[in-house]
Amino acid sequence: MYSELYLRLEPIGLERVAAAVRATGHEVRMLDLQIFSHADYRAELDAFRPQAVGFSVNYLANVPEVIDLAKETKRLLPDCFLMVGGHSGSFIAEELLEHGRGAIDCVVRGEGEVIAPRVLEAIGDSKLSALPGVVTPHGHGPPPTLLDDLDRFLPARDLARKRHKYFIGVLDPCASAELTRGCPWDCSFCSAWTFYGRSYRKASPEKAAEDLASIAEPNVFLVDDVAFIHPEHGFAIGQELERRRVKKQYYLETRCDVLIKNRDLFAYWKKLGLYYMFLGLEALDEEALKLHRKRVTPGENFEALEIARELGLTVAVNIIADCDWDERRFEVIREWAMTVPEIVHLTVATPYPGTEIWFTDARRLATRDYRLFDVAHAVLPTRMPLDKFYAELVKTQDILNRKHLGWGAIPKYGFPAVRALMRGQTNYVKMLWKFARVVNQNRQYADHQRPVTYEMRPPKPAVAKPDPAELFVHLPARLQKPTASGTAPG
Ligand code: B12
Ligand code: SF4
Repeated sequence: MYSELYLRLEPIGLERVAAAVRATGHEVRMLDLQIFSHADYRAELDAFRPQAVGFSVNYLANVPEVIDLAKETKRLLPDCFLMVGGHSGSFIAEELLEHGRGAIDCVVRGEGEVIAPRVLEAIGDSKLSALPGVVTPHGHGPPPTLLDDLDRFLPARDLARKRHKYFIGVLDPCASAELTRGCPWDCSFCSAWTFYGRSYRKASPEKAAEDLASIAEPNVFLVDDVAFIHPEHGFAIGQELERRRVKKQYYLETRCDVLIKNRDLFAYWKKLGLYYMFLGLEALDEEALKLHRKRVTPGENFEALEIARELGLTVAVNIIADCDWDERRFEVIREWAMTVPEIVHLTVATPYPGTEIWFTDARRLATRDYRLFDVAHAVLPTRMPLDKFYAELVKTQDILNRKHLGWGAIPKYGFPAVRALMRGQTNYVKMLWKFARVVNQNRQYADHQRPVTYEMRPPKPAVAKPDPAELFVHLPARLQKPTASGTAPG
């Protein structure tokens, strides 16, 4: 639903894996199924006849689609090797193999750059099951290892076709780039830190600037989990960009306390072209922030909004709606959203595999349909009847629509919209009047009535503290077993 409306962005993780695979001499093609149809995919298989296909499953909601495509691929090309990687896929490797019923040859957990070429090399060899992060029907290797240097394997953006389809709001067209990877915080609802073992790595300022300079699009989405945690890194990249005279507009996502602490850096980036920022507010009250283990106070959240306003940035914020909410709780958010200039998103609290709440939340799932795990649907039992819950949710989300989309967008975004149109870009303008068709209480409710072919494995009984071996994809350094040279790789 998200990508039907607000944005569509290039699969930068897959592009990096593609760059690594290509560096070992393979011919690689990429097809983004956010843009292309399944018929296009079949036509590509027929024309290219690949020896291996890799699916990227960053989003749990895409699991059924990928399993069906894997089965179809195996039917059409029985000798083709099929692997699945990506964020969500990494947390449910065995489950994917089970659903695939022999169609998926292996799941690659964790970062793909180093391991994907080694997987291709090991096709047909029993050592495949012993590679780090690799899970096959015959066994699994040790935990995956982290890429030692983010400067390696810059995204193969040339493989993305129809690049003009990528945009975020008024930043149309928009490419993506990665300056840092990982997050040192540990919010209970998030799987960024469990995926990367709470590590945090930075590209060198020179390489980051070189990559940004190579981008053809005038706008860039920075995919970092939390942008600009270390101010000296942000300043150094900025200086490299100035030296190269790179002028672009940027979107980034960060935390409120990082913005407060590094205000000067954000002001500097505003001069460099920072236009649009996403702040993970998550809640307005202290109690909920503690529950999410956000490690910020409501006071800091509001202070950060003030700073962003002073800097003149367009800001989107997110609030997490709990399935336990009643009408009054939604009303509080609506009242607040009406008074602030920011774009207020509302997502539904979702225990994803890989998050701490997946292990600790004692509430039973109301559904195990992967497609509903997209933070737009309620997967936990709701206090209100489900249809009423969606009515309240959509009524609250509609404030965003009335204030920032449709005719409401023209005073603020009219000029950039015209500029995008003059470049021949229509993604943004087309989305302006689409809200009611996409975000719709009847549609959301009806989604729960669809037949379910693939069901998620239920969570194990709730525990107070999850076992790190089950929680993390990449193990944190302190939990890794020492190797002969003294420390574990990665
Ligand atoms: C950028 C981003 C987005 C972009 C998406 C851009 C795109 N086209 O993919 C936008 C803003 C659109 C977005 C939207 C959403 N996102 Co988002 N997003 C992220 C974020 C911050 C970074 C992803 C990224 O680009 N990382 C950098 C690249 C290099 O890493 P990567 O893609 O993971 O790829 C590496 C590995 O996974 C692996 N790999 C990947 N593919 C493959 C394939 C093969 C074959 C192999 C071998 C390996 C491999 O190798 C890559 C290189 O190391 C992640 C957090 C995170 N750290 O993952 C959340 C995250 C993925 N998003 C999340 C969510 C909830 C959403 C939304 C549902 C809601 C929302 N409001 O945020 C929507 C849904 C979008 C949709 N399309 O359905 C959740 C995932 C939930 C889940 N388990 O399904 C995450 C984990 C954030 C979180 N806080 O928990 N998101
Ligand atoms: S929500 Fe943001 S700050 Fe919290 S762990 Fe995830 S990426 Fe880090």
